[in-house]
Amino acid sequence: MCLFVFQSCKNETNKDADISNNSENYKRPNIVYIMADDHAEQAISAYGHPISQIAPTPNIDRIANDGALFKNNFCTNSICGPSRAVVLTGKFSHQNGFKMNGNRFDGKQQTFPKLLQKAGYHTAVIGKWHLHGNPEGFDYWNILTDQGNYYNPDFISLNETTKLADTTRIKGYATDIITEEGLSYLKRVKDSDQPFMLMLQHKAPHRNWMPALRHANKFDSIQFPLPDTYFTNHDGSEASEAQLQTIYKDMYEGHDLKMTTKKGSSELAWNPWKSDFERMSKEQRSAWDKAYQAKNDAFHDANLSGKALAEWKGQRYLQEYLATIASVDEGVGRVLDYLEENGLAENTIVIYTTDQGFYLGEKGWFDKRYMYEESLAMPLLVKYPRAIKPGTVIEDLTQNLDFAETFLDYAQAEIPADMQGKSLRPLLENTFNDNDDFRDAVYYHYYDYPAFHMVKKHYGIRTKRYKLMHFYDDINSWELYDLEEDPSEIHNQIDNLEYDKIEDELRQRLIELQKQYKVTEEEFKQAPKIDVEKAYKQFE
Ligand code: SGN
Ligand code: CA
Repeated sequence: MCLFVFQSCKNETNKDADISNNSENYKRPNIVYIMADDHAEQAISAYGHPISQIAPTPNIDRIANDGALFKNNFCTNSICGPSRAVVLTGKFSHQNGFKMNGNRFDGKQQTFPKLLQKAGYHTAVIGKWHLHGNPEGFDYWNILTDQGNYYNPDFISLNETTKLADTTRIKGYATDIITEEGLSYLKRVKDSDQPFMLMLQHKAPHRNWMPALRHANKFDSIQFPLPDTYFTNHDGSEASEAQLQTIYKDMYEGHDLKMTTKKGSSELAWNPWKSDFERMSKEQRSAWDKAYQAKNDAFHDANLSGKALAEWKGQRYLQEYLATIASVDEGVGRVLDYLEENGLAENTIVIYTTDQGFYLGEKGWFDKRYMYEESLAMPLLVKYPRAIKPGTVIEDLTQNLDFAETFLDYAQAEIPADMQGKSLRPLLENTFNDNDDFRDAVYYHYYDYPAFHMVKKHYGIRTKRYKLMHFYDDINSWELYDLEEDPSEIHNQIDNLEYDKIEDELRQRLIELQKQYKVTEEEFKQAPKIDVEKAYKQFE
């Protein structure tokens, strides 16, 4: 279904005739794909959640205002590397081989950048890559090492003379450096006849949420509304009890929350990964300490404990997380301005997304991984003035699995039969028949266990209204939620007889989807018990 906020849908599809693939005048669009890391929908003001109305993202919102906002876009596996591999290949994790963060992406396989290159596009990737191994299919690349760091990050790029990968530390703040790099790339290609595709991929707002110095005090005086479920668990969910991602239990007070050991000191409390702070220059560190001193001293004076302390931590987390987004939003604004000022906006598709959803205190949590709504939902905003009407809102079920085919479709390149998604173009251009379902259900599978945050392996199905999940491996438990009656997924209905018929239908559809996507039983076999105690010690 396609809704326009300001105008009616009728007969208002495409502005120009020449955007049809069959038209001789079709001019292939450039693509600027901006991807943040862990940017929750709750923190993008276009999505309307309460937190984001206090910390708005006006520039990211420009993309939705001028184009389309997807309300039900989901990832297939809520974790960084795997999500990126799905985007590149248009295939589920079990097909592209990259199931969890520690894996190495097989760069020899088919990806959409390679296919675009073949179709005559100039391709580039700048920023977070996190697939281990150098990018293939890109004419230009300059990527962060591994997870990347906020201050003075290391980048890997190809040395044109030696043809070897060089690592260079660039002084400054990662988000700003990535934006600058993106703008330099646009300057280089803007006058070329060749269409281009740029993937501009930020580190922010990934853990450990270090804001730019200019934003270090941005939200100091703001009280954010903590989610209603801040102290509530999923009722009847064995699988959600085992996690290590509760803000007030599992966050590191120094590394994550920037708390100090005592009043008057700038020495950080628990900070096991020192490199994020130690890599700062003296000037950066002293400006940082100056910005945090008063607020940290006020915390020591308040002498909080129990619930009040847990709430304080939630506030500090939101302040830090949202302050890192401020620089992402500024960067998006600069890119959009550049495209407009240089006559590129009309024929460039701009996408804003992230690798998966994220918890901002719902159930008391941070991080992602689960198939529950907060981490399953993946923001998606797309603008393309030649084809997408401003203010388009798309409610259909879509996935990161669909991105590759969408880009190939717009580039008039052939879409390989083994890709597993669907082009989003009919939704974007409102040519999809509203009486049909674009997709009746999405399939999901998370594998990364035991690992950070100890979220158990699980797979499942989500329809517009219901969700059925199976947590397996060293657990064997099913969960069923009615998202209409219980949007926060507090009540697991798996043992409620009233839901028996729905459960049967969901199980049936789940099996069909697994068949369609070539999932074998090998994929979700029960494993021998792991040494749980050892695993918890490793990841606490
Ligand atoms: C790091 C984070 C984790 C996070 C993983 C995966 N810890 O290990 O909190 O879940 O990355 O994130 S940190 O303190 O080192 O940042 S992902 O985005 O790469 O999937
Ligand atoms: Ca991520």
